[in-house]
Amino acid sequence: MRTQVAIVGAGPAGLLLGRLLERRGVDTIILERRSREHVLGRIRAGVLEQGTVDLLAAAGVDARLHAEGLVHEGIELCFDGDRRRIDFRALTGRSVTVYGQTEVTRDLMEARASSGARSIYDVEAVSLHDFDGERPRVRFVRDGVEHCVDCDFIAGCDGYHGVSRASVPAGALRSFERTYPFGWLGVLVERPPAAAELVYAHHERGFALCSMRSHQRSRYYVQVGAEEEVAAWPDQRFWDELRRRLDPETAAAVQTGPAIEKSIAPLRSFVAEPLRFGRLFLAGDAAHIVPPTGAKGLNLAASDVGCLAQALAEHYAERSSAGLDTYSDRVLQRVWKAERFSWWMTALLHVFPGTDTFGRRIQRAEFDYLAGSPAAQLVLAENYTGLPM
Ligand code: FAS
Ligand code: PHB
Repeated sequence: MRTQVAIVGAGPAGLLLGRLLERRGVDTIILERRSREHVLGRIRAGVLEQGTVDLLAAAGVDARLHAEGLVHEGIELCFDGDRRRIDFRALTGRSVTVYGQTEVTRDLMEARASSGARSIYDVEAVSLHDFDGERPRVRFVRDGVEHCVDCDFIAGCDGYHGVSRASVPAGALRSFERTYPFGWLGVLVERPPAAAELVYAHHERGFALCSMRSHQRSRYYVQVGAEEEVAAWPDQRFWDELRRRLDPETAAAVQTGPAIEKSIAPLRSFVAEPLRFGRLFLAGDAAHIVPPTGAKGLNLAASDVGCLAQALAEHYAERSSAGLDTYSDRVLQRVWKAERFSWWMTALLHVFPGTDTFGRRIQRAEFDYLAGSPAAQLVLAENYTGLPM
């Protein structure tokens, strides 16, 4: 097989990159180790920055997003029962859109399928070759048959556990990491949300988040220990714990029901540097991970591939390598600012085992300062709604 850009991974990064390149006349093949159904079955992010919405529009997949997405002009922070709304519209003139990652992925998959662009699911034994030369290749096995994709470039969009970053020679890549001693237990329920906007809550028992997917479907999270198992959390235990951590008004508004999805996501901060190795480029979770507290993971993946698609299109259209040569530095600039914000939101809202009474007073003071300072609220608002691409 031959293509211009071989994309490893059919998550949001790989699918959006494929779509943006297709719109610029660049041929791609996407290789995905799971089935379409498995990829669509993952419940992950829920909040899109305006920049991500704009990229999905450029990809021609924003119709359902505009029809079904919920535009939110603020969020609520709740600290030991005290609530404070952060008004994005008043502070920044911007908003965010609540639209599940699953729906973004579905829209991208359907657009790619209807265009006839090549996607190969359920592949095995993907390996990357000769990306330090002029003729990179990607090998894989499907149904027991070995295949090889000859290409000009490889885009590693295969997430944190993917093969792309692992294919970079040792010593050519530096990584920076912080793991957190807790995870998020998430529940999806077919019930109206507890509040009109997202509520991020800090409580001495731990963090909780009230989010949503639509006016009929809600997404809730509680902080749990890093070693916790989903099996230890029957629905009723989850609902009881969630309500304990919320202010009385929000707790009373939570409508419980059978969990239609329940999973625990580990929290980590991670960045790989650089993001280019010859003709291999890393994007999305293959390149970086943020704790979901800042709702940045999916949005960073989108901004990465928006930058990479532009650079690759310039290479083919104008024979210019300027975008490719600066891709890593430009993307990392924005990635590290999102890492900072996600780390800050996580530090503000979670209970860290071993934090002493001084540390807890500092968390309270951070919230009180935020609640009383329009300048501090502006900092949160401009980061949450998305720094410039
Ligand atoms: P993805 O991981 O989504 O996609 C990578 C794809 O590559 C996958 O489909 C995988 O099957 C495939 N792949 C892996 N190895 C391969 C190989 N060797 N060959 C071929 N294909 C391969 N972000 C938020 O903003 N809010 C959240 O609440 C949130 N919750 C999350 C929960 C979990 C459990 C995880 C893991 C992430 C969560 N995220 C959240 C972050 C998430 O939304 C990511 O930022 C987003 O999926 C990034 O998209 P991709 O970079 O495409 O990576
Ligand atoms: C979600 O709805 O899944 C969600 C929203 C905001 C976050 C994380 C997850 O910060």
